[in-house]
Amino acid sequence: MSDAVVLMAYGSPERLADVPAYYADIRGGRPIRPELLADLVERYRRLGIEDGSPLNAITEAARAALEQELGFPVYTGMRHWTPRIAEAAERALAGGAERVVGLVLAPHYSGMSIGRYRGLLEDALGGRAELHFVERWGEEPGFVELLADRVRGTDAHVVFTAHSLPARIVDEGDPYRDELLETSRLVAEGAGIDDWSFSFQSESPTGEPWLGPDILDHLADLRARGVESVLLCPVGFVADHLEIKWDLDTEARERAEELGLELARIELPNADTAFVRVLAGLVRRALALPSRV
Ligand code: FEC
Repeated sequence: MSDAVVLMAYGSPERLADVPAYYADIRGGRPIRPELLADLVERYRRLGIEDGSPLNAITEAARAALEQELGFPVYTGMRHWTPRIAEAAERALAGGAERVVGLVLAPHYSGMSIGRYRGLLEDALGGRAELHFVERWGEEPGFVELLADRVRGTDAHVVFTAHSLPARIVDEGDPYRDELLETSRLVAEGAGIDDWSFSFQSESPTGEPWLGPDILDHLADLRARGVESVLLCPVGFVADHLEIKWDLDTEARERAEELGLELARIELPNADTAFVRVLAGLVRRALALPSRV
C-alpha cells in the first residue's frame, strides 16, 4: 500500500494585503465589522507579517521533518489559507497514495475544530483513498512529557491555556474542554506540579458568550489571590503564531505588567525533533505500522 500524510494547520496570511481575504475565509461569508478588520491588520503588522508568516514557516518545517522521519510523502493542508486541505489531498492522490493519514496540528477534539478539518479532508478525498484520521492526541504520552519537561521545576503558578470556543459547545456535549483539562492535569502530574490552573484565550467578538475564564481576567484573579509569578503553558497550540505572539506575548504581558505580576511562557513545540517524533508515532499507529525503535 502506498501511504501519505495530509498534515493540517490553521494557516496564516503571508502578507498584510492577504488579511482581508484570510479573515473572510475564517468568517465563512458572514459579515465583518470594518473596525475588527482594521484591528486584525494592525495585529498582523505588529507581528511582523510583512517579513513572512511565522505559522506557515513553522508548519513547513514540521512537514519537512515529519516526511524525513517517516520516509513517505507529507503534504501540508491549511484550513484557512494556501495550500488548502483539498489541494494537499489532490497532491497525495496524484502521488499514488492509497492510504492517507489526516493529522491536525491541534491536539484536542472539537466539532468546531478537528471536526471541520476532517470534513474538508473527507470531502476532498471523496473516497478515492482510505482515510486514517487522527481525531485527538492531547493525551499522547510523548506530547505530555514534552510539555512536562518545559514546566518541571518552576516555582511559578502554571497556567495552561487553549483557544476559547463559543460556550454553547459544552451543552452540545462537545468534548473539547474536558480534553484540555485532562491534558493539563497529565502535564502537571508528569512535572510534579500542584500549583496550577487552566484558562482560555483568544476569544473572538462574535456576539455570543465564549468559554472562560479569559486569560486577561484570570491573571487579575490570580494576582488578587496573592500569586506573584506565572508560567504560561499553552496546551491547545503547538506553534508560535498570532494567538501566542499577540494574545500572550503582547496583551497578557501588558496586563501582567499593570498587575505587577511576573510572567513567562514555555517554548512551543514548533518543529522540534522530539515533537516531530511524537507526530510520526501518531501516523505510524494510524496506519498500524511498527513503531520505530
Ligand atoms: O498566526 C496566524 O496567522 C493564525 C493564528 C490562529 C490560530 C487559530 C487557531 C484556532 N482558532 C480557533 C477557533 C476560532 C473561532 C473563531 C476564530 C477566529 C480567528 C481570527 C483569527 C484567528 N482565529 Fe482562530 N486561530 C488563529 C487566528 N478562531 C485571526 C479572526 C479574528 C479574531 O477573532 O481575532 C471565530 C470565527 C468567527 O468569527 O466565526 C471559532 C481554534 C483554534 C485552535 C485549533 C486550530 O489550530 O485549528 C479552535 C492558530
